[in-house]
Amino acid sequence: MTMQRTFSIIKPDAFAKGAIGDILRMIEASGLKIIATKTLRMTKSQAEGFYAVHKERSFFGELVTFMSSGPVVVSVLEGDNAVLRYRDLMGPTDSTKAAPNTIRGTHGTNIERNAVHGSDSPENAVIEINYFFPESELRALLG
Ligand code: 3AN
Repeated sequence: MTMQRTFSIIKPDAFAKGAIGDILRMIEASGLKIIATKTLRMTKSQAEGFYAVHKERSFFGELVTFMSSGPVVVSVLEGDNAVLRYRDLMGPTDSTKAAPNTIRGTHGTNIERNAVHGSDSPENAVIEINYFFPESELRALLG
């Protein structure tokens, strides 16, 4: 058993189309536990900071605009091997290539409007969780 936490964002496209409930249901049905969740709207600078690793990429400006265009649901997921399991459940970055039983295959539209984000490593999961859930907030919530 490798008990892990990972970080999830239900993106503005999925929020706008009314897919939050179904995505959270898919996460729970997969056996991953949602241990914290909240709704927020990212400022541009919050989105820029979150995606700083992509700042040299051609799509960075569009990505920041999209991610700050409406409300999102950020969550901390926990389970055995959670990082990889959630990546599998999401499907590939390009929603048009995602299998129908994945979140992106069900709710994504294309490579940008792809419904969800999930951490790509346990190290990044810690950084991303801390970015949206300060340690004091998680401690107050989880004890
Ligand atoms: P993933 O979210 O699958 O880890 P990353 O980290 O490569 O994918 O990309 C981060 C986000 O940037 C993606 N979720 C997607 O919204 C956006 N993105 C990635 N590649 C492209 C692209 N070629 N054109 C537009 N947006 C992209």
